[in-house]
Amino acid sequence: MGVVNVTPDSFSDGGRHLAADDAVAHGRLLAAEGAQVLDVGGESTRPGAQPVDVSEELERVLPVVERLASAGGSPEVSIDTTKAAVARAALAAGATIVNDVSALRFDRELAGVVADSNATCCLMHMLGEPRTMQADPRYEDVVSDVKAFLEERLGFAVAAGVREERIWLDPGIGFGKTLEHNLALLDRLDEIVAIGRPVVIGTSRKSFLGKITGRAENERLPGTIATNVIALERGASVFRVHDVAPVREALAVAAATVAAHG
Ligand code: HH2
Repeated sequence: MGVVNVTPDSFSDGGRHLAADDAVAHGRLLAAEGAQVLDVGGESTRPGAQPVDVSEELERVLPVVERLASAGGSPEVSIDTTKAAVARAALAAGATIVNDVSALRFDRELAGVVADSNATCCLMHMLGEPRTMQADPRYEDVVSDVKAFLEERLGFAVAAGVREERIWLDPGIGFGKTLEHNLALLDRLDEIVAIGRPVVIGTSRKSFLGKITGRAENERLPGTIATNVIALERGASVFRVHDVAPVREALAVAAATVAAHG
């Protein structure tokens, strides 16, 4: 899964068009590198990020989803949103996956939108909300707590009419977690995989990698590769990354090695 962010610095028309053109070009590049999913997002979920309103988010992502989905379903387009209105419009424009970092908690209409569309839905764990999630996160046992949360959200989604075979789960690396929490979730990812749904993992360029290596955000590819290889070995199925080509190559070697051991 390749990351396609659409977050224009300028709010003028020119800025918006340029941002959309850039995002589409970037999505096509990631597709050429072998991405099977393009995850289009118009609202940053970084720690401390401020929310974006629906009309602004729609204007950012919709033209990009339309153009990337016009490739005919390969790669699939995923919409990274917590909002029902954005998901509904993106699905109508050709997206087939809804990636909701709130796991259907922030917008009570989103579960119905997903159920009606037959889309795939990624449910991610986050402690609280982006504005406050990194303020002293605490767990009894992070892996058991995240697992219980994901099981509860899976039950909620199924009760709302989403088909279980359409649901992916994600422990939400960096979303209300310390370095130790992130490392425990990666090392014990098999416990999340044991729930029985495909597991998505998003470590790409995240700050916990910088805490270990001292590297800036654009220098975290080695750490990104290391953590994705570990996630693959522990049973993850979907790898959300900015650098598709090098991670794919590393995962191909890792997968061949794991398979060779039976
Ligand atoms: N991480 C980010 C956004 N969306 N979705 C899933 N399922 N899993 C993740 O780990 C995940 C996600 C991080 O977003 P942000 O920090 O805004 O930056 P970027 O989108 O460039 O990764």
